[in-house]
Amino acid sequence: MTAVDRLDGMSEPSIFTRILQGEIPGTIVAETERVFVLQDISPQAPVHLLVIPKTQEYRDVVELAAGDPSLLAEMVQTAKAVAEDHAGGQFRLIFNTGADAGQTVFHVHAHVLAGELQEKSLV
Ligand code: DGP
Repeated sequence: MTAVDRLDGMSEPSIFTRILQGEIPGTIVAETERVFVLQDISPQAPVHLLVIPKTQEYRDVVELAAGDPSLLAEMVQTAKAVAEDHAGGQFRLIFNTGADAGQTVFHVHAHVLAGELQEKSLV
């Protein structure tokens, strides 16, 4: 069983899992064994990428930090790598955590933003 297959048995594949599996279109710009990087469909800055674990078992960064801190560290390192490839290496890293904080996809992901943000937007 691959990480992609290791879905939470209680839930449907997330939109990100469906993109990773090629079921719906998306632009994946980088990938490691455990993480992939997707161009955000609605960019809020010149560079707006999403760093996403291939497993969807963690809903948000709090669950991920408790359950698999090394995967969280890999996400941060991947964010740094793509920020170097797509921008000057400096970036904002945002984890919306909870619906009231703007989280809409409950498959943990980090927003990597570089360049000037859209007015008033912090994703
Ligand atoms: P959040 O609000 O933090 O849960 O961020 C979810 C992000 O996912 C949001 O910025 C838009 C992006 N997104 C949602 N659906 C799709 C999709 O189908 N394709 C891509 N590339 N991004 C998506």
